[in-house]
Amino acid sequence: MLKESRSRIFDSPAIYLIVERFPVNVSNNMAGDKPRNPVRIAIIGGFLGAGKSSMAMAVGQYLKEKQNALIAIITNDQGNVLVDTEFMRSGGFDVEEIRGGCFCVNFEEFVKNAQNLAFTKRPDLIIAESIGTATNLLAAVISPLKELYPQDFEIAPLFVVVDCQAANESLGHDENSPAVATLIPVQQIKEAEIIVLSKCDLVEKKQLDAVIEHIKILNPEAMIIPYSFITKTNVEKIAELMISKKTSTKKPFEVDQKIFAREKAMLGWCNYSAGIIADERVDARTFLVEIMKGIAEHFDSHSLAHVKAIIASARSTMKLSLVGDRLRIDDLRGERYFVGEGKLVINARVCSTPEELKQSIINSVRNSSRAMRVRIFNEQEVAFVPKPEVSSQFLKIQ
Ligand SMILES: Nc1nc2c(ncn2[C@@H]2O[C@H](COP(=O)(O)OP(=O)(O)OP(=O)(O)O)[C@@H](O)[C@H]2O)c(=O)[nH]1
Ligand SMILES: [Mg+2]
Repeated sequence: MLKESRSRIFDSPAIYLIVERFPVNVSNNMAGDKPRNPVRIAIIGGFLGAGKSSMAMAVGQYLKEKQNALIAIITNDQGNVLVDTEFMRSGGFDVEEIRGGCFCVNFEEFVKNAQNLAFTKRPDLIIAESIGTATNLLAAVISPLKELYPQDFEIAPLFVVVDCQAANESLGHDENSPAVATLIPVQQIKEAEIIVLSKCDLVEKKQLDAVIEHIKILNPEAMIIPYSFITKTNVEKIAELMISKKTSTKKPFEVDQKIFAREKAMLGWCNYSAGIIADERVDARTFLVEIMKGIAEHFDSHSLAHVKAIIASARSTMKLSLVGDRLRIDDLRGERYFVGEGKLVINARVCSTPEELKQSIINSVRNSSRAMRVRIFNEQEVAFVPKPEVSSQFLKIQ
């Protein structure tokens, strides 16, 4: 039965939480028994390409190895096939995905998937990575979870990952290198309870200190942790915080989400997938690099928020990621060479029209496939501008 409940969760008396679409207790409908203790969820926000997935992977692996903890992951994006999901699954994690845009506009699905993981797998921790353009996680996800499902979930403080190499641009400090977005990253920092400064292996201490100073002005209360996926700096600290008993306490604050609409609308998104067949041995790395180069050549590097591509075949998985002008091989499992059948998935978020982005991906894949004698079949692509992220649960009542 659907129930209506209303409770005041903001400081502002004008804002109420309206819950009318969601069953207050859907747990009974789920497969498996209800867990006795709430399952812990850590939500990770942060801009496109900041390092959320790599951090979830690093933390998950650390907790698995050091504490024998069972970690489940929720990925979140818009579109049909998600590179992050393939990446996490290849890392051996149980993964659920929310594919229709931000958690905040798909709260019902988010809760359903989180409950599914909680009740069937009984993990020690669910790490939920939000879409990189999310600007409303405290109000639209964390607060309703705390308010409505305290018996099901224990909510960790909101983690936000900030790319400290890109921070000068994304915080609006570098006029010569215009960032893809500035309002969105600043809002994400303001929302955070714990800020993880990623890619600190790529910057000098002086730049790191300057970024920390700036972040402290935007959000004096947040804990700030410099981190590197490459050197594993502070992975242990982040992992211990994620699995600790520390819970989210920050009150949401009111922000008109419309102010982010222009930055969101400037980004074209394209998700591409295809089957691939190689009759002879093909170097997966060269194939992916060629595809990425073809896409990168089409755009200014500042426009490339994040392009990620993965090849998965029976004997290997390889993932490459392009953020700005930085191309990295993120993952190689199994053999570098593949023969026979496999799958290619590309997710691209670029300052471009969706149509131009889609065409550049199709051209690049077809050119690289021809050059490397890889046959492609069942090509599918969707290109779009991300949905506006307006919470479906919150209404303003005057
Ligand atoms: N040098 C360096 N690279 C990093 C670090 N963390 C992440 N990266 C790289 O940055 C790129 C993007 O990382 P992801 O973890 O996919 O970023 P994301 O935030 O999940 O991206 P979206 O899901 O698209 O929003 C990848 O090539 C990562 O290897 C880091 O600490 N140091
Ligand atoms: Mg990701």
